[in-house]
Parts: sequence; C-alpha cells; structure tokens
Amino acid sequence: MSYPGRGALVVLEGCDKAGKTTQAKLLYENMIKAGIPTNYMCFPDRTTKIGKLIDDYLKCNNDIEDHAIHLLFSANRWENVPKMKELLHRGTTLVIDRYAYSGVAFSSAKKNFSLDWCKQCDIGLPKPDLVLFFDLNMHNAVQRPTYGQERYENQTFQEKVRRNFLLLQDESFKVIDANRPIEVVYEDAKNSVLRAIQESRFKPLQELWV
Ligand code: Z5A
Ligand code: MG
Repeated sequence: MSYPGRGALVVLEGCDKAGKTTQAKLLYENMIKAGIPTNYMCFPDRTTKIGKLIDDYLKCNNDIEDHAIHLLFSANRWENVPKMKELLHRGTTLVIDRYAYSGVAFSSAKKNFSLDWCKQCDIGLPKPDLVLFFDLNMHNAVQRPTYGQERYENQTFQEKVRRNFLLLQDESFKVIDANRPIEVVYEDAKNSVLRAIQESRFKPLQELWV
C-alpha cells in the first residue's frame, strides 16, 4: 500500500514496567498487518558503541559521572536521527519506545539537576507528533516481572521521575491509564496512533523544544 506524505513520529513514555515495550510491539505488529509502513525503535539503542556503554551503566557494570551519562543517552538519540528522518520522510511511521522525555525525567530526578539543564542537549531532535504517556501506579509496577533489576528501579526515584514526566507535558501528550489489562490499554493507544498518522501526514516535521 502506498502512503502519501510523511510517517508519524509516535513515542511511548512512562515509568518503569508501565507496559511501553508490550504496547509498542503490539502497535508495530498490528500496523504492519494493516499495511501501514511502520518501524519499531527503542532508546536506549543498546546496539551501538554508545548504547553498549549505556547498557553496562544500567546493569551497574560500570559507573559514569551523572552529567556524562545524561549526554551519552542524548548522543544515542542523535546518532539515530539521520535514520529516523529518512524513514519518516519515506512515509514510514516510527513507534519509539522511550525518547528525550525519559532522558530529562530520569536525569532531573537526580540531586542538583534541573529540568532546564537536562533539556538542552535534546533541543532540535525530531519532535514527536504523539507522546503516549503510560501511567502506572507504583503498587502495580513493583509487582510486574523483572522490576528492580536495573539502576533507577526503586520506588522513591520512580516517583520523582513520574512528577518530572508530568512537568514535560505539552500538546502532543496523551496520558493513558496503564493499570488496565493489556488489550484495553492497547485499544486506547491504537486509536490515538491512527489519528496521529492521519493528522501529521502533510504537516512538516518539527523540532523538539525550540
Ligand atoms: N533512561 C534514562 O535514564 N535516560 C534516557 O535518555 C533513556 C532511558 C532513553 C532503561 O530503559 C532505563 O534507561 C530506564 C530509563 C533510563 N530506567 N528505568 N527505570 P528500558 O526501557 O530499557 O527499561 P526496561 O527494563 O525495558 O523496563 P521498562 O521499559 O520500564 O518496562 P516497560 O517496557 O514499560 O514494560 P514491559 O516490558 O512492556 O512490561 C513489563 C512487564 O509487565 C512484562 O512482564 C509485561 O508482560 C507486563 N505487562 C505489561 N503490560 C501489562 C498490563 N497492562 N497488565 C499486566 N501486566 C503487564
Ligand atoms: Mg521497555
């Protein structure tokens, strides 16, 4: 099926275990089945050289100074921008699992990091047409499998991260109640994504936080 115009940039965000990867994969698979050109990407992209440093950091195999790791997360997005733009302009919708909002929400939950400072290195990235924010309460999050295995996966930190995400809300945000069953959450997410694809097709791709 040929699609005129560009693809939509759709980002899934949220605290730990909110179901982002589950929903991103469902969206990707079902959109492909429906004949909508779609790609799945995730950040951190642990496959690149920078991504491997980040992977080791998250698994607590290395320690990297807080400012330096923040910049590495951002660099990991910038190194993917040429590929993202090429796909979008070719008409492919991108479903992206975490993006700059995670970068800012997590780093600014650390002591002495302001939201403003954290945003600087991501200014100018391709701006999402839609940010789905999966909101899961902590009581449910800690019960999901693999909670607590990586750095940052503790309740006090995650509560600060959630507050930061909500401070970053703009017109592209849609908050989704992630406490419901997978299929119910999916229905909500899918409807928003299909609308975003229609609405962004002939709009120029914008820059984030400019
Ligand atoms: N980080 C950062 O600091 N700076 C940055 O710039 C970026 C990231 C981009 C790695 O992220 C860490 O990097 C992350 C932020 C930081 N740290 N933390 N926390 P990651 O994305 O690689 O993290 P992860 O280990 O994959 O966890 P996650 O992504 O937070 O989980 P999720 O994708 O939201 O959830 P899921 O894998 O889809 O589901 C988790 C489990 O719950 C799984 O068993 C599902 O089957 C189950 N599940 C999912 N949905 C449901 C529903 N609705 N009901 C019941 N069970 C469910
Ligand atoms: Mg995930």
